[in-house]
Amino acid sequence: MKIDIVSVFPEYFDVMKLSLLGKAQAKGLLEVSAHNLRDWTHDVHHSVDDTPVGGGAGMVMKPEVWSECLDQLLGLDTSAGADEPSISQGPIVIFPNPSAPLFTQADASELSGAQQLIFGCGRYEGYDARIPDYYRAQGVDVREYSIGDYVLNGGEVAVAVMLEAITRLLPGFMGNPESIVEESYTGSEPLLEYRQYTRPTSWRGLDVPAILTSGDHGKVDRFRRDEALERTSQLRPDLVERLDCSQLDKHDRAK
Ligand code: 6GU
Repeated sequence: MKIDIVSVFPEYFDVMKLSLLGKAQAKGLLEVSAHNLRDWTHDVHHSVDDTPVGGGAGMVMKPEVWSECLDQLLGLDTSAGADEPSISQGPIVIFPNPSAPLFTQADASELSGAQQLIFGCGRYEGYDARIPDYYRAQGVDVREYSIGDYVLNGGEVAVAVMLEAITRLLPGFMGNPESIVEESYTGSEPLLEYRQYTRPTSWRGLDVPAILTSGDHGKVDRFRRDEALERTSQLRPDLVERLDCSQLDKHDRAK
């Protein structure tokens, strides 16, 4: 998977060389390039923003700078002599935006199948709304996502979050692929995960639930499933509402 990130703070993404993401790059599973949006400016001040049309506080990122950048990264070179602009590899462009639909595990899972992702980090009060409109009209798959109901200063942190959620699903990324099968939000049932314990089974007066040391795998599975349902309905009733009831077994439905 090829990943391009455009930001006025590309150094923010230096951390992508660390940890599992760094290892995945060393293994050749993915290639991350962070670009400075100001490289596509032509004025002495390298300005990327302007005041909002219609008035209001803050600054809005200019469409021309983004289009020069995205045309190049998408291979949509419109300059003289460029023939057959091609987007055949199907890169997906993603703009973090606090006023967009929530980014979910299902989105991470879908995007982990893409060959190329281009993330455009907005700063300040956002970016000119015509930028995603224009590229959609060109046939580009453009997504806008929020990562939660709170406000960040810019898209960089949101991109780091989405990138980690997506890339850990790449085949060969995780040492133990099973660890991504059982965890919260995976599959058709987005339940919170059951609580986990390790040894010692008795610690500072607190005991691990006895069923987990019984050796009865059927009972252990049932216990964990009940706990997942119980915790989800208590802590995230919004997730229970989205549950597909046909996925619940007889025992679940009795609860
Ligand atoms: Cl994607 N961007 C910004 N600036 N703030 C956010 C966000 C994104 N998601 C939640 N808050």
